[in-house]
This record gives sequence, structure tokens and C-alpha cells, in this order.
Amino acid sequence: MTTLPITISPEVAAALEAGRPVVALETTIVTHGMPPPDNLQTALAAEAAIRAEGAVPATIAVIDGRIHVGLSPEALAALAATEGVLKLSRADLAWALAIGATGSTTVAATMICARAAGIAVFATGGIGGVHRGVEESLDISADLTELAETPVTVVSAGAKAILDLPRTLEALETRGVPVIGWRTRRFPAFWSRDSGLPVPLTAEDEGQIARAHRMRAALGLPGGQLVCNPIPEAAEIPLAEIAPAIAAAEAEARAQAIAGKALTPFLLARINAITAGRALAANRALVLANARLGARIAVAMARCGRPS
Ligand code: PSU
Ligand code: MN
Repeated sequence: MTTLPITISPEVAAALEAGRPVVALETTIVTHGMPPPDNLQTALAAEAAIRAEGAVPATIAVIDGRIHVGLSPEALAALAATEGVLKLSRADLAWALAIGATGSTTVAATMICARAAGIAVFATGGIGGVHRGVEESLDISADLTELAETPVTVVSAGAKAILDLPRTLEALETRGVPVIGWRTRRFPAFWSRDSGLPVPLTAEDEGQIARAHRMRAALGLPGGQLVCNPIPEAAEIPLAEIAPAIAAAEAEARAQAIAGKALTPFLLARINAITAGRALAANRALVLANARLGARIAVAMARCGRPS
């Protein structure tokens, strides 16, 4: 058997050993989701937000062919400053480990690594989903498949309105992924608190989410849960205001034939530019809010015993 090349930081390992709350964080948002210096600042602020709630942050990346769970500030800064870092998802994670590559992890790859380390909660910005024009492109993020297969509770601000949101919700339903609004009955759309669509389930407290995670394990169900935390009101960009920026970015992507892995980073960068940084500020605010909620869910899970 090949042993998995994984390094868990001493702080994260000690917390997991003692059954203390741990929250995983992804790094594609650092390398492909935000420009410097906001990318590193946001990543460090998310770690601080998790600590402030009494949990331990575990930022995940692949460095020289090893999974690292819990990055030093130096390692995180180096990743944030490197250009051309690979964006690793389910399809490329094993390959990157086999050839000794360095890469950031998407929601899907971060879930795989979190599970390997024994971490049950993960906070991100927004998940990937079904892209608009899926009839032509067949572009559906591997994040949806991973949510169906890997038992990690993912805290997001919903899915970006650059996606086909009704189809994204249908795909999650088909795959048996619980989509849980945090104190809302509306499916949030990343920069906006309300996508115009209802969310299937609503949680009023962290304990409900922690218990549902364990109940899925008791049922023998694979897969995780998607928690949808609406962006804080002060930072929100209502759908009607962000829609023209999305449409413009999409038109540019079509004109330049941007597709596949490059599409999400391209659209995010264009929308940040078109909104003169307002979308970036919103992105930062929602990541921090998700980190805080993820930590509170991890605390609730630790209270009801070790996650399984
Ligand atoms: N949300 C963000 N910024 C990002 C992403 C999500 O605010 O950079 C990343 C996540 O890592 C997610 C990925 O898993 O985009 C989805 O990419 P794709 O659509 O290629 O699966
Ligand atoms: Mn894709």
C-alpha cells in the first residue's frame, strides 16, 4: 500500500487528538480567487476569526507532493506570492502528489484532504456548481460530486450568481446533499443574500448542524452537508447590482473562449475589476463570516463528541 504523503501541523494534530474543534480552510481562494495582497490578508484573517471562536484553523495545500494540513504563516505567504500555482481538484490531487507538484486545493480537494486528516468542518467562500450554458459545455464543478461522497460539512455563502443556481440546487438534490440555510429560508448567492430561490433546509443553531452531520454517519450515508450563510448585510451587493458585472464578465469569457478550470478564476477577476473592488470586499467579508460560523459548528460538534 502506498502511504498518503500528508503532514499535519503539530497544533492541528494536537487538537484532533484531544477532540478539540478544528476547521479546514481551502487555498484556491488564495491562489486563484483573490489578487494579492487581499488573498493573504483574507487567509490570515480567516484563521484569526476561527481562533477567536475557540477553534483551530487548518489551512490546506499541496507543497512539493505532500498534503499540508495547517500551514505556517510563511508557507501561506509563499503560496500566496507564487504565480502559476496549480489549482487542484478531485481529478488532479493524486497526480500532484505522485509527481511532487505544488498546488492549491479547491473545495473538492480540500474536502478529500480534510477527511484524510479527520476534520469534519470546512469553511470556504462559495462552492463551484453547474455553470450557465451547461447544455453546451457540460461544465459542472467536481465540488458537487465531492459533497455527495465525502463526509465534511462545508460552510459557504451559497453559490456564485455566475452559476446556473436553479440547476446547481437540482444537482445537489439529486446527489443527496443537504443544503442548509443558516437562519434563512432563501438560497444565498455569494455577493447577494438572496438568489431569489428558496433553500431546502433551515438551521437556527449550530447544534442542529452538528447533530445532522452525525445522523448522516449513523445512517451510513456518505457525503457531507452544505451550509449556506448569507453574506453580512453591510457587505452585500444585491443581485440586481451585481448582475450587469456578471453578464459583462461572461461575455468576455465567451469572446476569449475561456473554459474549464480557468473559467471560475477568470470570472472572479473580471467581476472584481468591473465593480472596482466592491465584489472583492464582499468576498472578503463573507469568507470571514463563514470562518466564524464554521468554528461555531466545529465547537458544537466537539461538544457532542468526536465527529465520525
Ligand atoms: N469561491 C471563491 N473563490 C474561489 C473559489 C470559490 O470565492 O476561488 C474556488 C473554490 O476553490 C472552488 C472552485 O472549489 O473555485 C471551483 O472551481 P471549478 O468551478 O473549476 O470547480
Ligand atoms: Mn468546471
